[in-house]
Amino acid sequence: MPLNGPPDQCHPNQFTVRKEWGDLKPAERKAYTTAVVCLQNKPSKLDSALYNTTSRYDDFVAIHINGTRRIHNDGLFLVWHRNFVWLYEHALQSECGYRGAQPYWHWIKHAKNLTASPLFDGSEFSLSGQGLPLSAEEKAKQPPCRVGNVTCPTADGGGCVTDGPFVNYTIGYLPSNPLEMANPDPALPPTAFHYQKRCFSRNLNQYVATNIQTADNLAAVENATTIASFQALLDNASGTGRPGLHPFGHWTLGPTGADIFSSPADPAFWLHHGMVDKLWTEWQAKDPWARVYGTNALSGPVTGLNIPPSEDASLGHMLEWGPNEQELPVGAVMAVGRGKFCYKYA
Ligand SMILES: [Cu+2]
Repeated sequence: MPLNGPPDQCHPNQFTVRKEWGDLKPAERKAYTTAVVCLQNKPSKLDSALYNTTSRYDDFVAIHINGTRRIHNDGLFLVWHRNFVWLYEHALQSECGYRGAQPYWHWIKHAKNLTASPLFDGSEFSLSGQGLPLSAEEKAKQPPCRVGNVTCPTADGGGCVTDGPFVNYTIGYLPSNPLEMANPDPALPPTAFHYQKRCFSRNLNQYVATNIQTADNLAAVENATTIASFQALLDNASGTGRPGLHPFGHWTLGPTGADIFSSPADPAFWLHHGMVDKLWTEWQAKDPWARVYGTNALSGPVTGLNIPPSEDASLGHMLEWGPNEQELPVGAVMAVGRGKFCYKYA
């Protein structure tokens, strides 16, 4: 527990409602992506000499890259990303005039046909669609679709996105080496912030959606009884006998959205992590004290894959989200419905 105890509960009339993308009206979807495009066109607030940021949107990608080795495959993953999504939602609202709440992407609802879904149908009310097909030669150079020892075929897009709201959006951080997470040296690779402006590419992977984004895999996560098994089922391709919905959700987006360092470069990242947060919020609500502040709240070390070996995550452990954001103890951001997290999921 942080020294001054849990944050105050939100007043009932303070709540905003985070809705599923497909449940938003077209105009609400458009309002959201318009605010995202606004962030993509605002100047960075980070030191661009350090991070090579070219926009306010890049700031979020850079902060994620910077934290990658401390916020994945460990006991801080869920809690760090909860506030990361909130900070982004807050930036859309306070810097780009967005009046709605952060939407989420219910993986199972749209798994049947990604490119026909309201998320990715390429219309102006979507998050843009599939990337252009690649030549056989380019396709062979795509990073393999793989999490742990579970592999998936490369899909048929992968090139530039040419429709929808993000048609003019460009990305910059170079692809990372997936083995970097397990590098015994926890320092960021010297190339972590290397930047080369290029088109935003996507490779929507229907194989992953069909075979992994299943109601059965979701129910297994929801029915986990310990935070250790909840995290393992959600996040870990090995050991549970089930592929993880979180990492494979990244792979439904292709290499841009699956790069563990720079994945926020795909704007669908925020809806994907909205779903992760929704699942965790609902899971916590089944046993609110134990799963928020008690014995079933946290599991795992404070370094990714425990490299270097570290203590277990605790409520007093301090978290940071880049130089412009307040550092907070884990215990300050554990509960939805308290403090600044006055939102609920519909
Ligand atoms: Cu992440």
